[in-house]
Amino acid sequence: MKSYSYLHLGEEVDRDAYVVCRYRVTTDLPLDKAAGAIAAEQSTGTWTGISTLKDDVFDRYAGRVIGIAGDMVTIAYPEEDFSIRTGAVPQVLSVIAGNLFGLSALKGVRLEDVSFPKGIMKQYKGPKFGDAGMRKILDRPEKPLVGTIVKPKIGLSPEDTAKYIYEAGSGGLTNGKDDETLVDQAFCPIEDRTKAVAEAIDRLKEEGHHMMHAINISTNGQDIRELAEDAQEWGATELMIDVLTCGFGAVQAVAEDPKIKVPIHVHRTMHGAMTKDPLNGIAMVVFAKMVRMCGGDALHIGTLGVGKMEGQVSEGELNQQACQSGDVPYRKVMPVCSGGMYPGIVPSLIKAAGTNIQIQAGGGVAGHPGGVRAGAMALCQAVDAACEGIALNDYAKTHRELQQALDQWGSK
Ligand code: CAP
Ligand code: MG
Repeated sequence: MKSYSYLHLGEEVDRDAYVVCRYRVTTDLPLDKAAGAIAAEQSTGTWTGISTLKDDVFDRYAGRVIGIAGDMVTIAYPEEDFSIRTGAVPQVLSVIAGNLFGLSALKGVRLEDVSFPKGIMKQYKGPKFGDAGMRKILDRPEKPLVGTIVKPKIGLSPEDTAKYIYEAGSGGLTNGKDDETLVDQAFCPIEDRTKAVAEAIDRLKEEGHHMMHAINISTNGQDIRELAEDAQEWGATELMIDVLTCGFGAVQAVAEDPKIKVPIHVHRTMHGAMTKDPLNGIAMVVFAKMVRMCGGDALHIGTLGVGKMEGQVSEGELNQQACQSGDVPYRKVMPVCSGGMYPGIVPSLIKAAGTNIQIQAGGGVAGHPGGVRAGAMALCQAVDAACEGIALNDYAKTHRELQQALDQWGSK
């Protein structure tokens, strides 16, 4: 049986003809053998030579190992290996992040990055609104968007949720959102919640304040578009999808639905199972690139090391670049920094991430001793102070809510 080599070390490939992936590989095998095994498994090979593989098929469709440096392996997959309109992200992931994770010869493998050729990228539409579109709706051109997650995660009624959002908006917040575990439980039916929150947001608008609230429509594939359209009909100003539990196809289906005319907030619950281990799994930047292709308008990217969730500064920066880079033919995604945020860490976050972000606090708003409105005011005051370059302690001398927040949680 003819044996084929997948190694093309040092070869330059045309980035417009290949999907190029970088993997961090931990193995007892020589790295070129391990890399060859990945390229084979993910394209034209398997564990043994096969009589059905012919030269023309191998030459045209085989993955090519084009680089090995330290524990990093670069593999280029021909564009023709991908099935983009029918197949889409599920098929792409099956190639670049599929069986390879189960190969027993590998102790660990982490997909660190991916780049797509133009021919694939142009088959995706990207966000309908993106950061600029959201800023326009909210009439907030420059400062960070300031948001909250309604807390407790579960248990509030539609009326309590609407009251929370009205208070948060009255305190100056621009964004509200459901938490990732709330969809349509009996204590808070989605139709009633959406209508009640829409009324609160209309009231705020009459009072001169623009706010949007993302209703969590995460559900089965066959239902999500209908639920998105219904939620919009009930008055939703933004929709939220848990992308890893629903699938990228869910974001794409809702974003490409011509009837949907509100932004999509993308939550990444469950990502830690794949992103947290530095030697195994999939880096968040890969997911961020795919969320942007599929049309998410805002995406959780972590807090660049300042909040409660795991996440290296460097990883957060890569996520931010994936949302914002000008190298892809899509609108820019609003990066959402969430998880353990409170007023005292806003300056560190803005220092690390800049001002084109959505800063979002659940406990850091609802946990304020003066209540939700005061919590919202304190968060906005911290953002205003940081944007004006004023130390929080100084700003707090004339802003009572911020002072109370600093007394409660300190600063970092
Ligand atoms: C934040 C949050 C978000 C996390 C998710 C939570 O609440 O609502 O889901 O931000 O993490 O439930 O933890 P707090 P990430 O503000 O009360 O911490 O953004 O990293 O995906
Ligand atoms: Mg949450």
